[in-house]
Amino acid sequence: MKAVTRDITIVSRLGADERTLAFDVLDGLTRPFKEIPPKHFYDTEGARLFDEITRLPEYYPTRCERAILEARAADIVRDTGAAELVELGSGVPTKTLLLLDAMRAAGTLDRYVPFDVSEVVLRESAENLVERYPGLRVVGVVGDFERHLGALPPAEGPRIIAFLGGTIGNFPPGTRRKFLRALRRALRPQDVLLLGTDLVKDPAVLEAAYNDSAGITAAFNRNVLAVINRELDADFDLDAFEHVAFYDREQEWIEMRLRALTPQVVEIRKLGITVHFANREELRTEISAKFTRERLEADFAAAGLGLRSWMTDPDDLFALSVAGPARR
Ligand code: SAH
Ligand code: AVI
Repeated sequence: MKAVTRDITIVSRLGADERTLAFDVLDGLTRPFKEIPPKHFYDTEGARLFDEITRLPEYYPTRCERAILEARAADIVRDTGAAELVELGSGVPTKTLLLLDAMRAAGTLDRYVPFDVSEVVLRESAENLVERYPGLRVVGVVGDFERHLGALPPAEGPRIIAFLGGTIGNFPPGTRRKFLRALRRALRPQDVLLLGTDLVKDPAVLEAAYNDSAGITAAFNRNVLAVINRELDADFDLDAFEHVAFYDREQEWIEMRLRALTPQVVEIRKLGITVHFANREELRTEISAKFTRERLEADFAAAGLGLRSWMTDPDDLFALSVAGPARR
């Protein structure tokens, strides 16, 4: 499906036959250790809650990544001569403005290609951006970046593919490398990957970021149950689950879970299944891997990518990397 208004084209790969929530719920809630992949957080309410998270005092990644971009966006744009910016998991594109401003200042800005599962947020941001940058063409892709990278429009000029916010950390390690290989295939020699990664640090700082005192992360976490209730005609009682987030020091990742406060019996009518939770049984909803430079370089190397630039905030909490096809 394709719709064009003014300088905006939106390509949707999530059609009415989209079965992934149904598949993921059936697969993930009928296992001994229950799990739902984090992409299902982001309905309109989930995207709004995530946006609130980014402004919380405890949630440092967004602030740090913005600080790095404020300092380095002009260098990144100068080094690449980028005319187009592809942004995977674009969400509400606020930090993106720093890159688009730098491209406009360099006189190269031509096209922005946001890619997200969240169609409402993508359409709103496309409208805002064509207002803000006269002459900018926006080609939005509504899809799942794990399955629909092929829907990206062919590059027309030097291209930055940005994957910001540390979202790469939400993939399990094997999937992460597979995804990086797919990104490598999408890059021509003149293109680069701009990747945001949260870094390994004091577990107390990490755990505070995912257990904020205002309870926004808890609401974001429980929202996945509201998505399942609405989309699959289920009857989860959101108040019967508590938010859990902890740092796993061996895996070097944060895990978010929902823990049943009492035994629960949940009907998921569209799937025709009944799911039982024992007292205090947990459902994993997200991992958020934390990186070291060495780990990331190893991941890049395994995917045929080479690190070209490593930029951190002054406290070394977050890193932004520029990577390109490995030079032999
Ligand atoms: N880039 C923004 C938003 C990060 S939140 C920032 O740095 O603040 C993660 C975003 O990725 C959300 O907008 C969510 O809808 C999107 N997302 C998560 N999984 C996705 C998937 N599999 N395919 C496409 N988009 C996805
Ligand atoms: C989008 N992603 C990088 C966020 C993270 O930190 O892993 C999602 C999030 N989960 C809880 N808080 C924020």
